[in-house]
Amino acid sequence: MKTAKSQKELARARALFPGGVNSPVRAFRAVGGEPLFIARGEGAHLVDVDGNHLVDYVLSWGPLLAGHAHPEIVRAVTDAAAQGTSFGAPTPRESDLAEKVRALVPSMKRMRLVSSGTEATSAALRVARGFTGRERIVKFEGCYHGAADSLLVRAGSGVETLGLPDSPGVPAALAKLTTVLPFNDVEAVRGFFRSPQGRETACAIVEPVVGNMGVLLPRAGFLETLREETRAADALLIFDEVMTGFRVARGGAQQRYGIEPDLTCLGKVIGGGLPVGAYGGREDVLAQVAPEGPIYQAGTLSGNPVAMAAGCAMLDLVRQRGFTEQIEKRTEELCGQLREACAAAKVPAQVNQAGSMWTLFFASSEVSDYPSAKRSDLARFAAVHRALLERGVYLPPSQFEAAFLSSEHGTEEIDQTVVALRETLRAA
Ligand code: KE4
Repeated sequence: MKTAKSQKELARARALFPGGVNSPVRAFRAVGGEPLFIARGEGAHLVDVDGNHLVDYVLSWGPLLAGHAHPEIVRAVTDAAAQGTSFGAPTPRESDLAEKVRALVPSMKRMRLVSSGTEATSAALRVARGFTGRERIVKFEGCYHGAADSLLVRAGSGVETLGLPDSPGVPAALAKLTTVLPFNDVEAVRGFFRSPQGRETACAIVEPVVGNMGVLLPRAGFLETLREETRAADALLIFDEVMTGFRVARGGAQQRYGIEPDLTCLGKVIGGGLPVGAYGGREDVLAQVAPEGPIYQAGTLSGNPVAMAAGCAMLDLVRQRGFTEQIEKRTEELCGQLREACAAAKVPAQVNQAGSMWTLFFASSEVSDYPSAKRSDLARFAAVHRALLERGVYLPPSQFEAAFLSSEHGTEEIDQTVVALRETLRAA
């Protein structure tokens, strides 16, 4: 494929940004090769600066549930921008979005809007610490919750991709307050929360369906045990649904698995491709947030009117009958055909799927936790990623990332993807 213009843009960007990117995972470090610079998006496709058309399974790392440049979202953004891009004062649009969120995620009885998933999770941690008066937090090995200090401890996504064990710059004194438990390990959860340290813990934060080790599903009983044990220890349960929200089900993983967390963090889809995050949940907890309560959190562009318009248009689509179900059905079709292609080529593979997020692992047994994800064949994933890219299929450039579908991915995109994989595995 032609990449001369991307290479020229990369040289220019490297003089300006670390690695030539504004977020590490975009650098293709885990799969080799160099990132493509994008000119525009069209539905299920990206078009890069060299004119290559690609079936896009990254979808901006999840936000684009309706694909690129959906006309209803573009119109909403255009109309809102024409009335002013930011006021730093409350607007009805913030309440419009929050009411749509609450209708889909009823556990979020009150909330605060912010501008990213990282802001949402770091604020939720501070609220949990302030509400409980405790300092320890629990996260799970391989889960990624954004680039907040307390959470960059044995995290997934880019931290795992780049092999950054515990990022330099995170104060040891802070990292010491983060306990990391194995994901899907019921005994470890029970043992910890029944110990004295468990009784001193402010919260547990979890990706209820993990996206940042690749997609991993919760084993039966894991989330239920986490809910019971945190409640018994008077610790808050925080569901980080930045990735799973509106994707794993219309109401997120909490709807799919029937678990009510104390706090939920949202991002990605909630903004329809513009910068929006949110944290929210129990009324007694949110009442502690400034200016109503003493726990401080703020943001210049929180509730930005243009981003609100994009989020409202996105959630109006999510609420349409059959919208999320259709995307999930297409994802099931794709994953089934990928499994068949690997079996036909006698290549050991696991395809994990939840709603419209999925991951292809080259592994001969179930991938259900951090060690098994790490044991998958990373070299084969990198080779397949490069080969699929050559055939116009754009997967996330890391084994430890989730792939996504949108409402715009149809049988044509699925057929192109499956043919590309079959050809790739035959050629290997
Ligand atoms: P942001 O600050 O990137 O909006 O959200 C952080 C975050 C929080 N929680 C979960 C479960 C997440 O997946 C994320 C961000 N996801 C990564 C990809 N796995 C975003 C891509 C990137 O870092 O560039």
